[in-house]
Amino acid sequence: MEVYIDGKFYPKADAKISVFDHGLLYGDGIFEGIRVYDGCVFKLAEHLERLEYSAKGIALRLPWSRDEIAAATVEACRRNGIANGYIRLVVTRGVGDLGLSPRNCPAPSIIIIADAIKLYPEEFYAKGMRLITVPTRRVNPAALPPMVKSLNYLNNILAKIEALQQGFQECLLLNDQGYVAECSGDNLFIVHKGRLLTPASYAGALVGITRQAVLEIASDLGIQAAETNLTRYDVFNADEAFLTGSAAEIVPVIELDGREIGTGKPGPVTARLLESFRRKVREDGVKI
Ligand code: PXG
Repeated sequence: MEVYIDGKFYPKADAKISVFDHGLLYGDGIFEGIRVYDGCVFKLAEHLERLEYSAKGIALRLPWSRDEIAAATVEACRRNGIANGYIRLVVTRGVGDLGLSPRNCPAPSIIIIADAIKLYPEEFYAKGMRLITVPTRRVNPAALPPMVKSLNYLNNILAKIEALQQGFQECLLLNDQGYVAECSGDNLFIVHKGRLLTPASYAGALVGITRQAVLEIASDLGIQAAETNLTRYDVFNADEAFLTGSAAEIVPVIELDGREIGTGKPGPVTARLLESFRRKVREDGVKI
């Protein structure tokens, strides 16, 4: 494997950054997780736009054009023979002194890893997943905008630990007002009386690329969709629920906090969306 760092490719064993990089010292940086399907990078422009928005959110000036980053991303896939896989694109604040100030970091670094992806077991898609709500709340947008895909993932990791301690693979995080935010690494949707509902980003949700793709598919299929505040009660009483993410794609959710959702089996709207999504990922994308 060869990893791209700041304009060059390095063998995996030599792909290293400084211990003085503020990405490591303070979690000061941003990233993207991007899927590759059948030799095409899925929604590359959307991921790079989100990266630019994240950069603006943390006052980091990207010294590379979107085209340069896109070319390096595609090249990373080509060099590593990745036709189906996963790209981790990381931008760090760069090397600086000890001390919080980014002013001591003259240049950000960019890292692009193209690798195989560990897929969730097919059973999750066929039978659905059970979720619990965890005590850790999603970080308040006034503290760290959840729209920023930052290298500071401790909020999500604490939630994940709490889920795993209870024997669950994924969990639901509420925001500090008690409304549904998202899962530890995925967005949440419910279906209620034929309508698709999902929390807005200001409720604590990342503006997920898969979430956007699902909203587009819903519009194509004539399924009504809205961003709205949701409570646990709304999820308990949904007809269907599912989570979305680049790694997860669309995973049916059949239970929350011991309450069966709908029939307790993956529902028909979720199945339609998943089928369309799997078709779309093979049609859209930037060719490697
Ligand atoms: N919320 C959070 C907090 C995320 O980290 C999503 C929602 C879904 O967004 P996308 O753009 O992927 O639809 C994410 C993304 C991994 C992995 O390796 C995690 C994500 C994406 C890809 C891989 O765990 N999370």
